[in-house]
Amino acid sequence: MAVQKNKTLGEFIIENQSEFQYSSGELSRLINSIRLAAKVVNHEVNKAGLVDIIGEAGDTNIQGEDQQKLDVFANDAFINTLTNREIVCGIASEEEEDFITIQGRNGQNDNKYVVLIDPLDGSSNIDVNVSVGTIFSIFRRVTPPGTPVSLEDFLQPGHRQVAAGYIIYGTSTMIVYSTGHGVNGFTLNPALGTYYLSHPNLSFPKTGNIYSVNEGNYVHFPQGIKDYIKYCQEEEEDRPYTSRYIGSLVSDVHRNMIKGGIYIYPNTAKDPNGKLRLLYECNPMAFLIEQAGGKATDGFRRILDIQPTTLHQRTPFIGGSASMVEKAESFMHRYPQRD
Ligand code: P6P
Repeated sequence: MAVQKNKTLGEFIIENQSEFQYSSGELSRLINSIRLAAKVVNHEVNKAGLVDIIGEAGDTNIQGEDQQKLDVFANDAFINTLTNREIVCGIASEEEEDFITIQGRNGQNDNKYVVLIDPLDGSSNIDVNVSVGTIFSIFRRVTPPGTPVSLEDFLQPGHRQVAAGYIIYGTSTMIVYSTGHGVNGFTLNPALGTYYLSHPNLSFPKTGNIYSVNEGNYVHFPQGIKDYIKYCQEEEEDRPYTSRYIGSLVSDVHRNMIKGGIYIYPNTAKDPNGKLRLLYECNPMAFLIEQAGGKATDGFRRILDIQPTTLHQRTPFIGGSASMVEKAESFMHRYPQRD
């Protein structure tokens, strides 16, 4: 097997940790622990297709172990990995009603970071063998180290993230993340269990011809989004655009970041505040999109400027190539902003 010439994720972290303005050692250990948990989840996700061998969630598998739902498994894998390494003082997860407080060995909360995570986004796609992802967001705590972590440490506006990223469990498994100095993608070589730098300095093409939205909800969309979708479909200039919607946020944004495009999940009748979660889906994806030169908005406000009020709050989300997002916003601004 040829030795890979690409840099490994471990080498990249060490080479770039001086860029990180805070305590670089801890962030490196934090990214490393996410890397490890991603390998554990990847192994489980990749064998999910063998359901009749490993059993449905809730069954006991041939080893007599309880078969966990994959999103519960992923949640446990990331929480256990982060807890055991004493790097964070708290974790919020889509799978957990409240945030989890993590105390250090001496019972103190000396660690400086909190992590917010969607452990397995799009997990309903697993049964149909479609890519899914893990999304993570990292903040520096705002309450004093040594005191128990509190809700305000998690309810920070997205522009204060110190790092964010996703793992995509697709035709290959990749980690894509940023610490505020651009976006880099690493692909797992499963034979070696090593991630290699495969997509250095990912950048959103300024424009594109792909729009990603669940048009089944069209009748419930705000008029501005309806107008924008019709704009995408007109026979004009570089249009009609191509419609591509996987139904997995990480997969749709990842493809658009490479090819150019826009992802839209607006408010609908079923989800009047949008479906996507602000803290552990939209904030990290918006951080990455902006770091790659794109834009992310709720139609009126920059996602990263929204002041959160609750852990699991939802928001409308429009993210992707800057000129496409600006065009969509121009349609939204023709109509009064909903309260
Ligand atoms: P719909 C998956 O459940 C998810 O949170 C995102 O990953 C995805 O883009 C969206 O919801 C799909 O939602 O309503 O179009 O099926």
